[in-house]
Amino acid sequence: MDTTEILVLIGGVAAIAAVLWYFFGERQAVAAQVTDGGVQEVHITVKGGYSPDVVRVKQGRPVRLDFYRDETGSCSEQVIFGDFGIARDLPAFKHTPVEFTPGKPGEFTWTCGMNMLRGKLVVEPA
Ligand SMILES: [Cu+2]
Repeated sequence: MDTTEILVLIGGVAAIAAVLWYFFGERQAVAAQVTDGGVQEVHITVKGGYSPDVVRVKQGRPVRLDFYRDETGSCSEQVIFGDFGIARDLPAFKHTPVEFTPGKPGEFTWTCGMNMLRGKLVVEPA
């Protein structure tokens, strides 16, 4: 093998690893910061996905997820928390707070309006 072939091989292996990580990798969970008012707050950037896309909060205390949509692509124009009966439009380049109080522990998925982009809310028992 010459250098080019080796580089192509390395590139291919890296690409496969990236795909596997994307679909199966363990995501870094971000814990909410508690404000003076006792609200569990997390800022989430929306750009081709949610960042962070795993958020950890405590049960029974108010949560504010502050979505900042940093794009105009129509995929992310809505965010849906099905388990909480919440659907919100996210205007481009604006902050949109989504507020609720999780009543029970568990893992709850949120998605875009098309069910393509996903994030996960991990509610820990009080
Ligand atoms: Cu979408």
